[in-house]
Amino acid sequence: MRLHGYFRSAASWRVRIALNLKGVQAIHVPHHLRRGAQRAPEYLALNPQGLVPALELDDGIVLTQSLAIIEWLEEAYPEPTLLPLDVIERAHARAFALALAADTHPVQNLCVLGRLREMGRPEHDVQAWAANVNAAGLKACETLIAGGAGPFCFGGAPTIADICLVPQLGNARRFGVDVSQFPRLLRSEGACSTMPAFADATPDRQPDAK
Ligand SMILES: N[C@@H](CCC(=O)N[C@@H](CS)C(=O)NCC(=O)O)C(=O)O
Repeated sequence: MRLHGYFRSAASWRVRIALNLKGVQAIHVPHHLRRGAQRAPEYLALNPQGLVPALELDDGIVLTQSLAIIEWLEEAYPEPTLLPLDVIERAHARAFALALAADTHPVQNLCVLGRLREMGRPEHDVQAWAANVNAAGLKACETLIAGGAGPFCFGGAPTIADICLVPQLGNARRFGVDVSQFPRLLRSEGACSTMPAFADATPDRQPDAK
Protein backbone atom coordinates (compact mmCIF):
# COMPACT_ATOMS: atom_id res chain seq x y z
CA MET A 1 0.00 0.00 0.00
CA ARG A 2 1.36 3.47 -0.91
CA LEU A 3 0.17 6.73 0.60
CA HIS A 4 0.74 9.64 -1.76
CA GLY A 5 0.92 12.76 0.37
CA TYR A 6 2.86 15.76 1.57
CA PHE A 7 4.20 16.32 5.06
CA ARG A 8 2.32 19.59 5.65
CA SER A 9 -0.94 18.54 4.02
CA ALA A 10 -3.72 18.36 6.63
CA ALA A 11 -5.67 15.84 4.54
CA SER A 12 -2.62 13.55 4.26
CA TRP A 13 -2.01 13.99 7.99
CA ARG A 14 -5.54 12.69 8.70
CA VAL A 15 -4.85 9.52 6.73
CA ARG A 16 -1.46 9.03 8.39
CA ILE A 17 -3.17 9.13 11.81
CA ALA A 18 -5.88 6.69 10.71
CA LEU A 19 -3.35 4.24 9.23
CA ASN A 20 -1.34 4.39 12.46
CA LEU A 21 -4.40 3.88 14.67
CA LYS A 22 -5.36 0.84 12.59
CA GLY A 23 -1.79 -0.47 12.60
CA VAL A 24 -1.75 -0.57 8.79
CA GLN A 25 1.65 -0.11 7.13
CA ALA A 26 2.00 2.07 4.04
CA ILE A 27 4.95 3.31 2.02
CA HIS A 28 4.85 7.11 2.05
CA VAL A 29 5.33 8.74 -1.34
CA PRO A 30 5.82 12.52 -1.00
CA HIS A 31 4.66 15.02 -3.64
CA HIS A 32 5.98 18.55 -3.19
CA LEU A 33 2.82 20.66 -3.35
CA ARG A 34 4.61 24.01 -3.34
CA ARG A 35 6.54 22.92 -6.43
CA GLY A 36 3.30 21.82 -8.14
CA ALA A 37 4.03 18.08 -8.11
CA GLN A 38 0.30 17.41 -7.62
CA ARG A 39 -0.30 18.70 -11.16
CA ALA A 40 2.28 16.43 -12.83
CA PRO A 41 0.64 14.12 -15.42
CA GLU A 42 1.80 11.00 -13.51
CA TYR A 43 0.06 12.21 -10.37
CA LEU A 44 -3.09 13.34 -12.20
CA ALA A 45 -3.32 9.77 -13.52
CA LEU A 46 -3.72 8.70 -9.87
CA ASN A 47 -5.97 11.55 -8.75
CA PRO A 48 -7.49 13.72 -11.49
CA GLN A 49 -8.31 16.33 -8.82
CA GLY A 50 -4.59 17.04 -8.36
CA LEU A 51 -4.91 16.83 -4.59
CA VAL A 52 -3.22 14.69 -1.97
CA PRO A 53 -3.73 12.24 -0.39
CA ALA A 54 -4.25 9.23 -2.63
CA LEU A 55 -3.95 5.70 -1.28
CA GLU A 56 -2.71 3.18 -3.84
CA LEU A 57 -3.61 -0.35 -2.83
CA ASP A 58 -1.42 -3.36 -3.64
CA ASP A 59 -3.80 -4.43 -6.44
CA GLY A 60 -3.48 -1.01 -8.11
CA ILE A 61 -6.82 0.39 -6.95
CA VAL A 62 -6.49 4.05 -5.99
CA LEU A 63 -8.58 5.65 -3.26
CA THR A 64 -8.86 9.44 -2.97
CA GLN A 65 -10.49 11.91 -0.55
CA SER A 66 -9.18 11.55 3.00
CA LEU A 67 -12.57 10.87 4.60
CA ALA A 68 -13.44 8.22 2.00
CA ILE A 69 -10.04 6.61 2.63
CA ILE A 70 -10.62 6.68 6.39
CA GLU A 71 -14.13 5.19 6.01
CA TRP A 72 -12.61 2.45 3.81
CA LEU A 73 -9.97 1.74 6.46
CA GLU A 74 -12.74 1.55 9.06
CA GLU A 75 -14.60 -1.04 7.00
CA ALA A 76 -11.56 -3.04 5.89
CA TYR A 77 -9.90 -3.00 9.34
CA PRO A 78 -12.74 -2.66 11.88
CA GLU A 79 -10.54 -2.69 15.01
CA PRO A 80 -9.96 -0.36 16.72
CA THR A 81 -13.01 1.52 15.56
CA LEU A 82 -12.67 5.15 14.54
CA LEU A 83 -16.34 5.89 15.26
CA PRO A 84 -18.33 6.06 18.52
CA LEU A 85 -20.50 3.02 19.24
CA ASP A 86 -23.78 4.93 19.68
CA VAL A 87 -25.48 5.73 16.37
CA ILE A 88 -26.31 9.33 17.32
CA GLU A 89 -22.74 9.90 18.52
CA ARG A 90 -21.51 8.46 15.22
CA ALA A 91 -23.56 11.03 13.34
CA HIS A 92 -22.22 13.77 15.60
CA ALA A 93 -18.61 12.62 15.13
CA ARG A 94 -19.08 12.55 11.35
CA ALA A 95 -20.65 16.03 11.44
CA PHE A 96 -17.70 17.37 13.45
CA ALA A 97 -15.26 15.80 10.97
CA LEU A 98 -17.14 17.30 8.02
CA ALA A 99 -17.32 20.74 9.65
CA LEU A 100 -13.52 20.76 9.38
CA ALA A 101 -12.83 18.58 6.33
CA ALA A 102 -15.66 19.83 4.10
CA ASP A 103 -16.45 23.33 5.33
CA THR A 104 -13.20 24.71 6.76
CA HIS A 105 -10.12 23.11 5.21
CA PRO A 106 -11.13 23.48 1.52
CA VAL A 107 -11.71 27.23 1.89
CA GLN A 108 -8.12 27.77 3.09
CA ASN A 109 -6.48 25.28 0.76
CA LEU A 110 -3.28 26.06 -1.16
CA CYS A 111 -5.12 26.43 -4.50
CA VAL A 112 -7.75 28.77 -2.98
CA LEU A 113 -5.09 30.99 -1.41
CA GLY A 114 -3.19 30.89 -4.71
CA ARG A 115 -6.30 32.09 -6.54
CA LEU A 116 -6.69 35.01 -4.09
CA ARG A 117 -3.05 35.97 -4.81
CA GLU A 118 -3.67 35.73 -8.59
CA MET A 119 -6.64 38.08 -8.14
CA GLY A 120 -4.24 40.63 -6.68
CA ARG A 121 -5.08 40.35 -2.99
CA PRO A 122 -2.12 41.40 -0.83
CA GLU A 123 -0.44 38.70 1.24
CA HIS A 124 -1.79 40.21 4.45
CA ASP A 125 -5.37 39.70 3.20
CA VAL A 126 -4.63 36.15 2.08
CA GLN A 127 -3.25 35.22 5.50
CA ALA A 128 -6.18 36.95 7.27
CA TRP A 129 -8.63 35.02 5.07
CA ALA A 130 -7.06 31.71 6.03
CA ALA A 131 -6.91 32.64 9.72
CA ASN A 132 -10.57 33.72 9.77
CA VAL A 133 -11.74 30.54 8.05
CA ASN A 134 -9.84 28.39 10.54
CA ALA A 135 -11.05 30.36 13.56
CA ALA A 136 -14.70 30.18 12.44
CA GLY A 137 -14.62 26.42 11.82
CA LEU A 138 -12.84 25.66 15.09
CA LYS A 139 -15.17 27.96 17.05
CA ALA A 140 -18.17 25.96 15.84
CA CYS A 141 -16.40 22.69 16.70
CA GLU A 142 -15.60 23.95 20.20
CA THR A 143 -19.34 24.41 20.74
CA LEU A 144 -20.24 21.08 19.12
CA ILE A 145 -18.35 19.11 21.81
CA ALA A 146 -18.61 21.56 24.72
CA GLY A 147 -20.78 19.27 26.86
CA GLY A 148 -18.89 16.02 26.19
CA ALA A 149 -17.02 14.17 28.94
CA GLY A 150 -13.88 13.71 26.86
CA PRO A 151 -11.00 13.60 27.00
CA PHE A 152 -11.24 12.97 23.25
CA CYS A 153 -13.83 14.74 21.10
CA PHE A 154 -16.37 11.95 21.58
CA GLY A 155 -15.47 10.07 24.73
CA GLY A 156 -12.61 7.93 25.92
CA ALA A 157 -11.10 6.94 22.57
CA PRO A 158 -10.08 8.86 19.45
CA THR A 159 -12.51 8.97 16.54
CA ILE A 160 -12.70 10.45 13.07
CA ALA A 161 -13.42 13.78 14.82
CA ASP A 162 -10.02 13.84 16.56
CA ILE A 163 -8.38 12.70 13.31
CA CYS A 164 -9.70 15.83 11.59
CA LEU A 165 -9.22 18.13 14.57
CA VAL A 166 -5.49 17.67 15.18
CA PRO A 167 -4.32 18.63 11.65
CA GLN A 168 -6.77 21.53 11.51
CA LEU A 169 -5.38 22.95 14.76
CA GLY A 170 -1.96 22.63 13.11
CA ASN A 171 -3.18 24.70 10.16
CA ALA A 172 -4.80 27.26 12.46
CA ARG A 173 -1.52 27.80 14.31
CA ARG A 174 0.34 28.09 11.01
CA PHE A 175 -2.01 30.95 10.04
CA GLY A 176 -1.53 32.66 13.40
CA VAL A 177 -4.86 31.84 15.05
CA ASP A 178 -4.80 32.10 18.85
CA VAL A 179 -6.04 28.59 19.62
CA SER A 180 -6.13 29.18 23.39
CA GLN A 181 -9.71 30.36 22.79
CA PHE A 182 -10.63 26.68 22.19
CA PRO A 183 -9.93 24.94 25.55
CA ARG A 184 -12.17 21.95 24.84
CA LEU A 185 -10.48 21.31 21.49
CA LEU A 186 -7.05 21.63 23.09
CA ARG A 187 -8.05 19.05 25.69
CA SER A 188 -8.81 16.56 22.91
CA GLU A 189 -5.59 17.45 21.14
CA GLY A 190 -3.68 16.91 24.39
CA ALA A 191 -5.19 13.44 24.80
CA CYS A 192 -4.28 12.61 21.18
CA SER A 193 -0.71 13.81 21.59
CA THR A 194 -0.03 11.08 24.17
CA MET A 195 -0.71 8.39 21.55
CA PRO A 196 2.12 7.26 19.22
CA ALA A 197 -0.39 7.00 16.34
CA PHE A 198 -0.87 10.76 16.50
CA ALA A 199 2.68 11.68 17.52
CA ASP A 200 4.23 9.71 14.61
CA ALA A 201 1.90 11.38 12.08
CA THR A 202 2.91 15.00 12.74
CA PRO A 203 4.41 16.89 9.78
CA ASP A 204 7.81 17.39 11.45
CA ARG A 205 8.23 13.61 11.71
CA GLN A 206 7.75 12.96 7.97
CA PRO A 207 10.78 12.32 5.76
CA ASP A 208 9.84 15.08 3.29
CA ALA A 209 9.85 17.68 6.09
CA LYS A 210 13.64 17.75 5.93
N1 LIG B 1 -11.16 16.96 0.38
C1 LIG B 1 -9.83 16.50 0.09
C2 LIG B 1 -8.89 17.66 0.19
C3 LIG B 1 -7.51 17.33 -0.34
C4 LIG B 1 -6.67 18.59 -0.37
O1 LIG B 1 -7.18 19.69 -0.44
N2 LIG B 1 -5.35 18.38 -0.36
C5 LIG B 1 -4.46 19.52 -0.38
C6 LIG B 1 -3.39 19.38 0.67
S1 LIG B 1 -4.08 19.35 2.29
C7 LIG B 1 -3.80 19.61 -1.73
O2 LIG B 1 -3.47 18.61 -2.33
N3 LIG B 1 -3.60 20.84 -2.22
C8 LIG B 1 -2.94 21.05 -3.45
C9 LIG B 1 -3.40 22.31 -4.13
O3 LIG B 1 -4.22 23.02 -3.55
O4 LIG B 1 -2.92 22.54 -5.24
C10 LIG B 1 -9.43 15.39 1.06
O5 LIG B 1 -9.93 15.41 2.19
O6 LIG B 1 -8.65 14.50 0.69
